[in-house]
Amino acid sequence: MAETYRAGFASLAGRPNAGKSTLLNALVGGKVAIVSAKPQTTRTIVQGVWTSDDAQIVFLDMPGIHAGKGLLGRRMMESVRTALDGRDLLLYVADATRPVTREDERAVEMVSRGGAPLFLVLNKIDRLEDKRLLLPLIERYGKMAEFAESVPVSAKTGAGLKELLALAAARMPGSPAMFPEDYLTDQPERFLAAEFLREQVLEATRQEVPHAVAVRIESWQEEGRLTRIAAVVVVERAGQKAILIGAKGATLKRIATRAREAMEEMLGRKVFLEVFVKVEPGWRENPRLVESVDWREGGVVASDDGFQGESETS
Ligand SMILES: Nc1nc2c(ncn2[C@@H]2O[C@H](COP(=O)(O)OP(=O)(O)OP(=O)(O)O)[C@@H](O)[C@H]2O)c(=O)[nH]1
Ligand SMILES: [Mg+2]
Repeated sequence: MAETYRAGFASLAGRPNAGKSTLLNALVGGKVAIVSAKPQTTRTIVQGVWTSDDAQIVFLDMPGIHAGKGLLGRRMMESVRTALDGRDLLLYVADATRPVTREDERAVEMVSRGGAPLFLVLNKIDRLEDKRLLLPLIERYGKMAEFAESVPVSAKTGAGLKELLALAAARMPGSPAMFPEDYLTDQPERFLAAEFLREQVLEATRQEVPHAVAVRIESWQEEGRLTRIAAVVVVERAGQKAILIGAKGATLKRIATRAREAMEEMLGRKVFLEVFVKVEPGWRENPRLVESVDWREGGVVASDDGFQGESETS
């Protein structure tokens, strides 16, 4: 054990789809955040804790920085501001395979106002054929804000992560560890189960469906070696429900099977999962339902206002 233990908070900020959640999972070595190829996957602050012999870093993943339209969008940007505020280190995660846009500039500006030391993390370098392209990118970002370090990484292959962790740990204040050694996240199992289901919905659908989806756990019962879970996938329109269910229920069946497998892996138990689909027009503008997207606001476990819909059991 080193003489001074270091511990603190580091936030992962960036544009939607930059790979922040993939990076969080890779850094902490566990699935604490869901990931998808669709932008605006993450909707709340997601905590993941990394612990070594001489430091502990509480990473905070957050929604990608975007214009934040509508009630849900504004709520997502609120959680971005919370995650940026008063942290020990901010990591701006950028997709190194994409050209820099005006939106990146706006996002960097917002993150650099956070006041903490700022790192530039250039992600997805596994897809960068010519590594010489990194230098002009670093220069370009360097004109937008003062980055204390620039670290190329691949959240997918793990390249650069050791270096990033060492540099980040050195920026943490002297402090005892805040959490036990094996602690990974503060998210309740029920929320993670709902998120695993949403991840499969995102994977299986396209266009407007991913953004229109919310997942609620309706019931959760332990029965011997089995956990019996009933979940509702909320969409905004009947057409979206039809897409989710698919011909003869095949799409929903596939979604439910994969989500159940992820839940079983997390819980280390057999899971019996029932998934219902419910149409709630305009839920993204309904304050109660938008709040319920975040487990900290008492979300995920539904109120008892009932539901009807197709049942799909896997
Ligand atoms: N090739 C490659 N793909 C990556 C890497 N990191 C993330 N991805 C992919 O990029 C996409 C977006 O990843 P996410 O981790 O969901 O991105 P995010 O920044 O959390 O996105 P939001 O939550 O929407 O803000 C997914 O398809 C990932 O598999 C990487 O290092 N290399
Ligand atoms: Mg994310």
